[in-house]
Amino acid sequence: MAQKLGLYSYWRSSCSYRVRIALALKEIPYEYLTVNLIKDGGEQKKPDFLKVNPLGFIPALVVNKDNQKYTLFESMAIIDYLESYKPEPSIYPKDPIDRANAIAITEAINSGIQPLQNLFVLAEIEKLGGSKAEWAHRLIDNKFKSLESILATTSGKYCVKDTISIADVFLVPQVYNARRFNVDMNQFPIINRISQLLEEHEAFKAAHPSAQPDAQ
Ligand SMILES: N[C@@H](CCC(=O)N[C@@H](CS)C(=O)NCC(=O)O)C(=O)O
Repeated sequence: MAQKLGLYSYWRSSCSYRVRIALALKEIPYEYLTVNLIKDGGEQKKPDFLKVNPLGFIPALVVNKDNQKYTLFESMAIIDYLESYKPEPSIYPKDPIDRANAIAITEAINSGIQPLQNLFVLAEIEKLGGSKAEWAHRLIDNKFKSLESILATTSGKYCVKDTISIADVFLVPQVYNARRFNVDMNQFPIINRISQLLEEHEAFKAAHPSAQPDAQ
């Protein structure tokens, strides 16, 4: 196993929240490296951070291996790395169909919801004269309707049957965002039930925005 990991994170960043959940589930210690997404127009856009991740996004994971320093970015890639770094408990279902379903739900959130309500997108909506709160609310509300139908066929106790998977790791931070944008979660009984159950889990509690050192 490599030396201690470092995570560039911000308490309210849902993509960082995903990685924090995976780290907590796998009980991997790490150093918390704050990147304030709001202060002075956002530390993620400053030259120092662009050397870490040229995309100007968090999370980024610093790994020291064989006296070399590597920086990984994109939460999917980071979580995939963590799965190899510490395979147990696995968050990828063994059964191929369950695994495909878990990745599909993950991708629906990762590609189909979060990027459309990312900070820089909301800033552009505002510049074009739109309401960023209304945009995010309508978008999540609409996409959660589809997600609810998918979960009706895949879920058990959690998103895919009865074992916590990568789909749950991505769901909970997106529900956090949904609440921030005042989406009425009572419309989505399955998403609501699963996320409430997961929020009681110690690893999910440890990863929650309010539990982070930079929480305001
Ligand atoms: N697809 C990337 C996206 C990362 C991302 O969108 N990060 C957001 C925070 S959740 C960010 O850094 N936003 C900064 C900005 O929009 O300026 C991932 O999954 O890691």
